[in-house]
Amino acid sequence: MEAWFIIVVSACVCVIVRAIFSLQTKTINTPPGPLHIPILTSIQWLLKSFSQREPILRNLHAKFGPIVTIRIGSQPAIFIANGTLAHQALVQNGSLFSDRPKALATAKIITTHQHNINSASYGATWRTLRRNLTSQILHHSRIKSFSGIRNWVLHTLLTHLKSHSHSNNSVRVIDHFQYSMFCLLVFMCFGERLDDGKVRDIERVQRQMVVRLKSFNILNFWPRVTRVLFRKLWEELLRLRKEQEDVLAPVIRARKQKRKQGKNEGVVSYVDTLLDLQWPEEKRKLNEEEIVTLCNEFLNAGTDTTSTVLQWIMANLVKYPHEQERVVDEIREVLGEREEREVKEEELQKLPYLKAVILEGLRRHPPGHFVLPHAVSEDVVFNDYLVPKNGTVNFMVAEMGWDPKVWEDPMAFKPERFMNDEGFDITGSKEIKMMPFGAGRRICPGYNLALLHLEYFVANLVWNFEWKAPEGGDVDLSEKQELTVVWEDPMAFKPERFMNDEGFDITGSKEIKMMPFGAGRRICPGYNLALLHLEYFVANLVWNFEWKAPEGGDVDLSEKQELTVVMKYPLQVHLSPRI
Ligand code: HEM
Ligand SMILES: *[C@@H]1O[C@H](CO)[C@@H](O)[C@H](O)[C@H]1NC(C)=O
Ligand SMILES: *[C@@H]1O[C@H](CO)[C@@H](O)[C@H](O)[C@H]1NC(C)=O
Ligand SMILES: *[C@@H]1O[C@H](CO)[C@@H](O)[C@H](O)[C@H]1NC(C)=O
Ligand SMILES: *[C@@H]1O[C@H](CO)[C@@H](O)[C@H](O)[C@H]1NC(C)=O
Ligand SMILES: CC(=O)N[C@H]1CO[C@H](CO)[C@@H](O)[C@@H]1O
Repeated sequence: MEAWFIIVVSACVCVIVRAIFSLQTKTINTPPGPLHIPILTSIQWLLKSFSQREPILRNLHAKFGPIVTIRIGSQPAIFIANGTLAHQALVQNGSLFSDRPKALATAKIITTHQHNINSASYGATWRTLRRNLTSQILHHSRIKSFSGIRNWVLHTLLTHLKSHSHSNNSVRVIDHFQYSMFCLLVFMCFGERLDDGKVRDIERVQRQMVVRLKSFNILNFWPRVTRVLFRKLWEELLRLRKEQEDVLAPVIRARKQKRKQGKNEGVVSYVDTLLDLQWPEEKRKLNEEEIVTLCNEFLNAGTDTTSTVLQWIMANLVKYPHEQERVVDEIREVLGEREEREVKEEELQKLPYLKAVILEGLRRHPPGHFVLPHAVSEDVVFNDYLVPKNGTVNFMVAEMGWDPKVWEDPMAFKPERFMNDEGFDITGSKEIKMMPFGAGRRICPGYNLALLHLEYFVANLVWNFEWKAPEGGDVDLSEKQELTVVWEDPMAFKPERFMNDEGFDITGSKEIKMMPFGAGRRICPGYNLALLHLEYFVANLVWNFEWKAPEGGDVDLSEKQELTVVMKYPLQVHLSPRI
């Protein structure tokens, strides 16, 4: 046979085979989604926060079905809005869907290169960290050993609320809730009661990182370029991280010292277990930065999530007083003749209606409307669609809890719905009807602890006080994505609030009520100059012009934030002690 003939035939075969293969790969597309115009739509999505994406995604799901793809940056981002499919992915195919996307530039700093549980890839590092957390600190016998601290934190909270309820008609509760949950986790983390100043210090460095996180996002695009372009921002990120290390490392070192001297008072803390831990592959102990990162994760994961849900639940109990009375009646029955104003942890088991209230709170107001982004460990064909390894997969947590096909009258607060089937399975191992904690291998490892905290605090809060809206007020259950603040009517622009106490101390040397310039040794050295510039220019600008919105327009002062979905109008209540 002629050589040229063989060459031509094999070339043809090659072309045909390639065509067939490319046809095959073409038939498997990523899930449907809106028209993608390269660069333009990517940037549009990038500029939107999670809360802005949610209603758009809801519309896309109505149009395209329960799986959709959008393109954020160059990556396909797949969103699943249906419990059946979430179960198929996270539970039935858990080994495929439990990876995390590669950490972006800023996340690498915060997680010391993905060395914590939530950001670690699905592999040995993740398994070691997660297993050690769940089998040690979050094991139910260990959780029980912390009951003393829960009791102490509860009584501190009740005392604070009592003194506020005497002097004020209206109490803003979220800050108290947040601080209480934070104290619980600080104790579990370090194994001792730190003094109030130290706890506030840790809270401050944690919060400032969380609050600033979103502004650092820009550094994740073309990191090499933006790091130079936004050098100040990059330096701020490094500085905040350094501040966290400066505050947490001494506490970790002190604990290490104490353990050496055998003075750990029989308490095993999270830091203790981390000091004993070894990386499975590198066969070395964790270094200090890695322990700081893991403490960060532990403290952040359990504070705002739990206190946000606690606030939502109490708000609903104020809005629906008969639900509150029903919880109180149930407690009264269990406590019987006992006079004391305390519901003990062992007694929570006998309070099914209380548990139903907590579950209903988590269904109706999950603090995160999405889980953390997942990734697949290899390209996967899922329900005839391609889920590529280089994309992300997320789940519409709130949508699932509000699905009218699954829940009757889904937007109503009706704890009774959980009273039929005795043990509702919050982990979704058989089927997913809601997933406030996620599901499958990446399910929140703290869900048991979180449920205990919620049950214990809700029970004792309604047992000790009658919760009512302040005189003439009502509870507004609107949502807002945000973190929280320390002021009365904090979102209003009310300069009068600074007219009472003559010299407001912007340096926060006595107490920090706000810290736009930071505080302490690293306080912005330019704050006096900045204040002078602002005062001089504002005074002269309003003296020279009358400032108005353009004809027919208005000024929109909205802000955006992510993380937890909090009450738009923080719960203000009137508390009357029940005795
Ligand atoms: C009401 C309270 C809480 C809620 C609603 C909640 C919810 C969640 C959710 C939705 C995830 C992501 C799951 C996923 O990506 O699929 C998560 C992950 C996580 N949570 Fe929680 N959480 C709460 C409290 C806590 C507490 C108290 C702790 C620990 C003390 C904790 C520790 C973690 C950790 C370490 C992860 C990462 C798990 C992993 O990636 O393997 N959480 N949580
Ligand atoms: C989820 O979607 C699938 C396929 O579209 C459908 O068969 C199923 O009924 C849906 N499940 C829920 C809980 O909506
Ligand atoms: C609460 O009471 C204190 C004094 O006990 C008072 O200074 C403060 O303004 C009150 N706050 C509110 C929100 O009413
Ligand atoms: C996931 O699990 C289901 C049921 O076990 C199976 O039918 C399916 O092929 C698995 N794989 C994917 C990628 O969905
Ligand atoms: C992602 O992976 C898919 C399939 O493996 C591939 O076709 C696509 O080009 C990849 N995209 C990027 C941005 O790497
Ligand atoms: C209780 C537990 O799971 N401990 C594990 C912690 O991690 C190390 C590996 O560094 C394991 O050897 C332990 O068994």
